[in-house]
Amino acid sequence: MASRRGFFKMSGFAAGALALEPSAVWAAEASVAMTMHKVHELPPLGYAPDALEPYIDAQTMTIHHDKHHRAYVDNLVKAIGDDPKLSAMPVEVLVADLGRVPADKRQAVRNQGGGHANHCLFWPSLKKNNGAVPKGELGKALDTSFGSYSGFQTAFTKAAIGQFGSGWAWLAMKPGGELQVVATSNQDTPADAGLFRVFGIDVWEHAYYLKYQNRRPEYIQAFYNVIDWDFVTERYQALRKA
Ligand code: MN3
Repeated sequence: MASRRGFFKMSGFAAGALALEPSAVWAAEASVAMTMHKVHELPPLGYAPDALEPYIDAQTMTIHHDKHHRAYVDNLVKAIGDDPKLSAMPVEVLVADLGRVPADKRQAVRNQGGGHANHCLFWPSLKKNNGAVPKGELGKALDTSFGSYSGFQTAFTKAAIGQFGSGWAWLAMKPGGELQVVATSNQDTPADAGLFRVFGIDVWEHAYYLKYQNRRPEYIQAFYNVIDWDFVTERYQALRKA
């Protein structure tokens, strides 16, 4: 698993310090069930494509959801074929243990299933927040881990800008609730490092290129206006109990 080793190296983790296997992380995420969908279904966006204007434009949202996310779902279905067991598994369960998948399909399921799972979390994490900042349990946890909300933003922006090529930056949770910012390549997830996805920013060019072209930092700055802190806080609290 070259990409997994790469993840540890890029993120500066010591593998020995990590407590949870990826399968255990996925099982807990699946039990939270806030983003669960059957593997063969594209979930609805849940709001109008122009709902995040001017920060993320309607055309980007439409193409991103209707074309890119749909392609992950379609290609996942293609990869698992007509295997009834794999077809019936929620995507979080499917990607948790690729050993169940025939060897020649594993990379495709990792990529397409990861893409499906990551976008299933992405859409409901977004809502225009009118400058709101996280409060309550999540706000306190951000203060503990990053000093302040602004300290979190600095770390998150740095990770999102620094992700070379396609990938994601994440607010991730360690077992026990401590927060950490990490970046992953392609459609990999923090589960590979034993961390839970709280929410992430998609920094593939398809997420921002129509409006921001090569100006990824501007997209990241705008993104802080469309994080749905109510959803994210609820997810953080649910993950802590999972
Ligand atoms: Mn995407």
